[in-house]
Parts: sequence; C-alpha cells; structure tokens
Amino acid sequence: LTISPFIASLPKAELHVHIEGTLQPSLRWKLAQRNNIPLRFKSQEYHTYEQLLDSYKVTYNHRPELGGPKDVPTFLEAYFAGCEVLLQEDDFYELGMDYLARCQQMKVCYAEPFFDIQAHTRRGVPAESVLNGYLRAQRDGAAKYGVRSNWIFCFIRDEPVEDGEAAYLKALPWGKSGHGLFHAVGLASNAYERPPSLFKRAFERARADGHHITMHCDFGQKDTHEHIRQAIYEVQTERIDHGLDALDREELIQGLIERNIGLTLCPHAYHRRTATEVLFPKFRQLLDRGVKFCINSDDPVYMHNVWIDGNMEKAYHYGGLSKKEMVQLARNAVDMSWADEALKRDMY
Ligand code: ES4
Ligand code: ZN
Repeated sequence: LTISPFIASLPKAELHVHIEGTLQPSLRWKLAQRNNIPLRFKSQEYHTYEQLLDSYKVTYNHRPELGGPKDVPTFLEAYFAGCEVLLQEDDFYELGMDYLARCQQMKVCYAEPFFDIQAHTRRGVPAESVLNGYLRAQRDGAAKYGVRSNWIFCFIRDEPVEDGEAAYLKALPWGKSGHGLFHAVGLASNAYERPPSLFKRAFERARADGHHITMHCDFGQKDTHEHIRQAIYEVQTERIDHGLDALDREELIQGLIERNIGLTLCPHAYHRRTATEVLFPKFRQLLDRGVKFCINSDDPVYMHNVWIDGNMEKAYHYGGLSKKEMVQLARNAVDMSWADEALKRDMY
C-alpha cells in the first residue's frame, strides 16, 4: 500500500510509539559495531548486514501462552533483543534523534513516545544514560527538526511491580516537575496474567506527582475485556493504548464515552494477525458509536516498517474512511494529547 499525497501532507501527532521499536537495522548495526556487541537473537547470530535485514521480514504473531508453538520467538523477544546494542547515553540520543528526524519527514509535528527504562537497567545500563540521552533528543529534536515531544515512562508489566516502582522513583527527576522529559506513565510488555489493577498503587503515585496515565490493553489478549474494565473503572486511566476489544461490550463502550477515554490504535499491528474484513469495520463502528480514537504506529521497525503514515493509509483505504474523517482522526490525536494548551491550539 503506497502512501497517498493526502495522508503524507496531513499534519499529524503520534501518541503510541515505542521508541525502542523505532530502532532501525542500520542504526542497530552501527551501534553493534561501536559497542562491540554481537548481533544475536536466540540461537541465531547475524554476521552480515543482509542477514540482519532478513530477520525483520517475519511476522511475530505466535502466542505460546495461547497454545501456539513454544520454540518460535515472540514479537517482544525480538524487540528486547534489538535493545541490546543500546548502552551509552549517545546511543539513546541517536535513537531519539533518528525517530524525531523521521517525524519531520512524515509531517508528525508532535509525538509522545513510550520508553522502557527497565529494558535497559536490567542489562546493567544506568538509568541516567537512558534518561539523559532521550532528554537531549527531546531538546535537540525540537530545535533542529521542529518536532515537539512529551515522553511516557512505561512500567514493564511482566516484571515485579516493586521493580517498576523503583524504576519510576529513579526516573522521577526527569518527570513533569523536573527536567520535563516525561509527563505521563504507561504500562507495556507482555500482558499475560498481568492485569492493570496490579499496578493501581504505582499509577496512583504517578498521578499524585502530576503525571498523566495510560495503559496497554492489547487487541485479542487473554482477559482483554477484564483488563479494559480495570483500566477504566479501577485504575481510572485517561487513555487506553489499543483497547479495540471494548467494542464487544456495551459497558466498556459506555465507560469510554462517559469518561472521555480515547483509544490509541495501531491498525497494522492488528492487521498482521487479523483478516481485513474482520478488522477494518471496527474503525467504522467506533466512529458510529462516538468512541474517540487516533491512529498510530506502535513498533514500526518490528512491524514491516509501517510507520504512522502507513497506518493512516490503511485506515483510509481498508476502513473506507473519508478525507474528512481522516482529518478528524488527526485532530483527535491533538485533543487526546497531553501537549500544553498553547501547543494544542497551534496544532489544531
Ligand atoms: C509492545 Cl506490541 C507491544 N505490546 C506491548 N508492549 C510493547 N512494548 C513494545 N511493543
Ligand atoms: Zn504499544
């Protein structure tokens, strides 16, 4: 699917992208050389750049926890393997700058990237290196590319809650009332038997510090409806990342509408493992029901290099949405964002 001039030229805001999921193979290769890290993933080792490139062609839609094959790597394993080349502050800076440069090209004027501190500290990388690297990228990206960003700290939900709380406290000086790198807190990684309510206290602490709150309720996850219910009614989230399964339950649809909770959707992430005729009518349904949502990219490098423009093109093309509706979705992203009011007016 090629990107139409209409989608390419539409000013955009991106609210659901994992910065580590934007690590392109070229930068991964470069950092592996610079840091003298072998490029390996499970039993495979990549000796040439071509071998590395080939490794991105697969679709990681296996669900071992749902009875799928156990010996096949999962999407998240590939994502965390990619992270291994990130060691120095400059590595995180280059990753951030690379993404923000691409934003400028795609006419993304504002972004709220997620970052995973624990994915790096558990490999022995100091939290300061990660946070200062991203902070410099936030500042230089705005100055050099004109792309403003407010970042989102993510708890790794399949690690112990206390580890997430400790990582949060460590990162707090880079939060909203400190350096201002992040202004919100999210919940990412493998949701299997890790419902949002486990993190209720952690989110309440973050809220008390003035941070906004969002959390992943992945599409087609086990217990997905219960996770969405907890996110809305127990943890009182302000947004939900994915959350498309809410359409199955009237109680959840009503909760989203009443509380003005928007969904950050990533069409290609679902399209990898869902038939077109099953998936895309859901976008029309959401519009008809008045559930607010916007279109985003998730982990573009690990999802066939489909970025926010490609995701919007998919919604436009397969969802049969009008140009007017696409403009509305781009506006929804501004509405749902946590940019300050002056910047929101600017983007609107
Ligand atoms: C993620 Cl696709 C996905 N789901 C949950 N957590 C994530 N972190 C990065 N990508
Ligand atoms: Zn995500």
